[in-house]
Amino acid sequence: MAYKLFGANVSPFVRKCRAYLAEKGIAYEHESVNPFQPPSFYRQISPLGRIPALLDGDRPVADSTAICLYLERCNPTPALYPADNYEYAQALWLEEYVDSGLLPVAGPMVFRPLVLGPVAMNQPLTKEIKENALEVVENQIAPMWDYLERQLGGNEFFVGGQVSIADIAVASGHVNLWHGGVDPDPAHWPKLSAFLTRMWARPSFKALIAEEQRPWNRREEVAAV
Ligand SMILES: N[C@@H](CCC(=O)N[C@@H](CS)C(=O)NCC(=O)O)C(=O)O
Repeated sequence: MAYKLFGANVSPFVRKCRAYLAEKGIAYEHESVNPFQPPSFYRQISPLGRIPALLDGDRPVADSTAICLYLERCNPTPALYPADNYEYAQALWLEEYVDSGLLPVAGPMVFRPLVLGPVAMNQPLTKEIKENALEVVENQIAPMWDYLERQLGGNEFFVGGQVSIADIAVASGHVNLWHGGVDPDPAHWPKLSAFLTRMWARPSFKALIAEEQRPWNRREEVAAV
């Protein structure tokens, strides 16, 4: 069966699936879809209109978590979900922590004002907008970084001693913050910071981040405001 993944490359959920596919070595076609101006056929494969969605031949699968779990069933090796039952649950939980905890804050309250607005919505970045976003980072995202730092501990990967969907989800979600010049300070979160550097250096993420550089990387512009 041929796989086709739909969704704009800057979405953390699309990036999660693409990094997963790259880590698995699964070939697929990618079609960029803007969820706010989707093509007419799109609701047939993504009933909520969200990105990503996958077509396996003519069979649709919506939602990044469902997509990765489905692909894992179809392509069991190399395993990106822990074999141990409890570690499996932990990996799913950490993925959910990013998808439903970090991203609903980081997306609309940090990435949107610092990156999406200026790049795609004709909304210039002002000092006030930047300060508001950084306040959200300090009050709401920093405690999540504390949690992730504790969960990682002294390990290279979050769960099970090898790369898993948990690592992919954490690394993908943070790329959007990085585009806006927001990173966990290595002085406060040394383990998480080093983890992100390691994950983004993997070929799976390196290629995706390079593809996103233009127009999404706004680190210099944000620093200058
Ligand atoms: N739970 C979904 C979330 C996907 C999601 O929220 N995608 C955003 C883009 S990052 C989207 O499509 N937003 C448009 C909308 O909600 O209408 C998943 O994991 O795939």
